[in-house]
Amino acid sequence: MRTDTGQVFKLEDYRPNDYLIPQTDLTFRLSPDATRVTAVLTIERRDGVSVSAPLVLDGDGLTLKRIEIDGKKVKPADLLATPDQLTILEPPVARRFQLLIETEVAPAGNEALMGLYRSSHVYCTQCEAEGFRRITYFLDRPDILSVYTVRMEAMRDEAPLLLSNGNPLEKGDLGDGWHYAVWHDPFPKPSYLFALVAGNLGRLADSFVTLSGRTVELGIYVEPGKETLAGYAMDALKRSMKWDEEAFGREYDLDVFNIVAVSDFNMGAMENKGLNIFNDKYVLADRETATDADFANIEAIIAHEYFHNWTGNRITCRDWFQLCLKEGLTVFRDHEFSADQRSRAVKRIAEVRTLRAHQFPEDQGPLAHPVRPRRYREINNFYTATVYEKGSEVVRMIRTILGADVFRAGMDLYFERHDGDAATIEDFIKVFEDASGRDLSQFALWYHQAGTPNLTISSTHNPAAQEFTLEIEQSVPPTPSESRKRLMHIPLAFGLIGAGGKPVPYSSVEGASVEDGVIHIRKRRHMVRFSGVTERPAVSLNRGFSAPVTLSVEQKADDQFFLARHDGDAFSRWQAFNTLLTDALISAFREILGGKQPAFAPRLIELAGSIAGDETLEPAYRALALALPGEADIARDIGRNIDPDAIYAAREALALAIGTANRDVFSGLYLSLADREAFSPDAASAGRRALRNTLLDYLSLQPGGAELAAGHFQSATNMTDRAAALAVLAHRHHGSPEAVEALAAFETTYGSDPLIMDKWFQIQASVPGPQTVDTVKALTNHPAFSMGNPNRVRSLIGTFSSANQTGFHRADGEGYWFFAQTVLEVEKRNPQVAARLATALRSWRSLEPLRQAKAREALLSIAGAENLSADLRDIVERTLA
Ligand code: 0A1
Ligand code: ZN
Repeated sequence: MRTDTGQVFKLEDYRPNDYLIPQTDLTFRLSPDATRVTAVLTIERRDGVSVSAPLVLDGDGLTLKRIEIDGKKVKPADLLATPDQLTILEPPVARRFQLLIETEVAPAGNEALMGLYRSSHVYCTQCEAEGFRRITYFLDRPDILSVYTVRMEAMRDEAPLLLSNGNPLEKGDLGDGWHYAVWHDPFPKPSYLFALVAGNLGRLADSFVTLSGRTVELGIYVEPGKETLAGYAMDALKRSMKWDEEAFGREYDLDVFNIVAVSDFNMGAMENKGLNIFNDKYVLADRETATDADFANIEAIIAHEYFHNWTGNRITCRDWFQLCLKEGLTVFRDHEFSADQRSRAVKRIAEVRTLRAHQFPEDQGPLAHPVRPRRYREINNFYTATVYEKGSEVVRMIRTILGADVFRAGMDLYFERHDGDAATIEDFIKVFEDASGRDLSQFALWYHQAGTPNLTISSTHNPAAQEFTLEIEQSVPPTPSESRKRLMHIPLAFGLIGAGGKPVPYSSVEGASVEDGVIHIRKRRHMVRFSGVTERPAVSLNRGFSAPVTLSVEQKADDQFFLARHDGDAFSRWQAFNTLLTDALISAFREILGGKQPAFAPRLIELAGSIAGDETLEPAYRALALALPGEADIARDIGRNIDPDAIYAAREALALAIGTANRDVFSGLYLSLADREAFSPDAASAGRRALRNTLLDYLSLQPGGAELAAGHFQSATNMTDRAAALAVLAHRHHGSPEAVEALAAFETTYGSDPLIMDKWFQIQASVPGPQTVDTVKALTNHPAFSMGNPNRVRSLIGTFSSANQTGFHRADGEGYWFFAQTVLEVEKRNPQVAARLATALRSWRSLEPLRQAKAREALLSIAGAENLSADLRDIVERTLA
């Protein structure tokens, strides 16, 4: 484990290394406890660099076994070798030389899951961000691009399959039960994209013919016997390949494209060149094992990793500060893909919900950082919602500002100009400036400045002058180490809506530049005057969520109701209803704190009923509209002095009020949505299931609700319905015979399938109430649970700490104590997973004072532990700062 050295990496310190590594030849002799790695590196001194410049290579916990330069042993006096660094004090005078390094690593004991490790007896690697240095000494930084040839030797019984990046070159027998294979990747790549897989795996094979007529062999490798479960992933892969050709003109470039699913993985998946490695959760699916949400995630992540082949691999990052160059852009691409494959409106709403749930709290708390950070202590902690999701929103805004055609021209220029480069955000912005002739320097602040901008907006209509005015003021809140902010360029899409939902015409506008329904906010204050406006319009703001900002709008409730029924922009219509629900929940929260029984406006309750039954709306959309804002969403909107129990009570009261008043409509609809056709994971079928399951949640609070949910559980013909019913029983009818029986039945049926048991852990970890901490503690001893497996840890501990507001924030602090101990236990094996878990307490300052004090104590107890990893120390210290 890398303990903290306190070193801070700074963007302004970037400089190219003195040396390059144009060629890397690796030989692995694989064995669980002592794998020999022989690296033959062609090293080249850069032009103009002094011959006396030492060569300093990165390592991480390595054991050096042999070192030679141009075939001759290096004398101990000519080098400095520690586990974490190798320095050749006086490299040869020749500009190019060959350095041979032999190291020994122990994949079986590698529980951090970085570098070379074993997952269920399969050898695999994870090198992003800095895992390659756990395999051999190297210039382990993304601007060192090298052509790799990889030879793997293994016992045939143990590892009949040997895969690496690029194309297969040769394979053969070595005698004594050993065999070998050689792979060659012709595309120069950074070390973080290196990958190797060796083991016994089953293969689902297919092929794809590219735009220019080349045939690519596709393989998805999974645990033997599970090949058919990879069918959906394969279909998603082929659709992704086709889409990237059509939407971005990007064709695949190798003869083979392989995906391997492993069961121990720190993240979702990894885009290694030609050999993507996936968390098996994002590959394996059929109707019996996966929910509709799982299918959608698989489609999105398969696409994401595939799209990285151009945005990430062909054009990579100059340094890790530029992470959003590949991640934000690739998320934008996968969002667009899913929008094209599914419903654009539904997808957009789901994206915004995710952004608000994960990125907004990050941006508004102690871990806030710019999309392109300037400082880091541990780069692993910057794979964040800000870099990924806000990074994607920034790319989306570029498209909004330039229009789809100019945006595409800019992207074409990016691929043309930077193919083969390790590029920067400045390079990225420049292609759009060059393609459009516009100055994007103020816009670029979205990359450089942290914090969620807020727009305060009010409107007036002067009928006599036929003038409608929007007064808009921007502010960007201070964030850690950035107290003063500059004014941003915010593209705010809007609509003026009149009777019957028709757009209200205007003759001219002044006070801001307004193009194609977008107000370009650049100054602190704009008075935007629309002339020729005869009737007072309702204003639809931030249509399609054109900018990732918060709005403080003085809007009459009547207008909000009007927009919730009539806004022609599906996102904004959803938003209007969601805002009404949020406002009602916040009022109810205050009433509950004041000891009162909350009351809700009848017209809100009726509107819920009419949305549910509105056949002009897609079922998936209706399901999203009816899903009440989550407890954490409500807490975020309240902002401070949070009492999670009162928020929970407010939410329950609203669910009960909506369900009671609309019982007949909901019941009728629930019955009419029952599955009649054979199962299909397509978006329309999934939408019907989503609506039916949302209705079940409401109906379960009505008399006979437990029986209804139990019937739903028993008659379910797919995992979506089964898991939804189980969650309803466990959450709404905790401890009831129906809930107990369903949990037991689920365990009996799926006890031996870890990915399905994750759902069982998740459902129990999110049961509201003070007792859940004890359930979670007990479940850590369940035979299906393991502290060493990231999926298990995230399902049980992660769900409890980040998705159970009343359980985790139990008033006596027990949730926090259990959490602190568990984070430290996880850290011993896997610092990266522990650090990510620890972010669950990032909003501790918004809690009410008693909980705040207890949360702080728990954080301090983590900070006070000895030998903390760099990963965890970084998160905990920033959280407490
Ligand atoms: N680049 C991957 C995400 C990823 C990052 C780090 C990892 O290990 C520490 C693994 C995967 C992606 O965006 O999909
Ligand atoms: Zn990515």
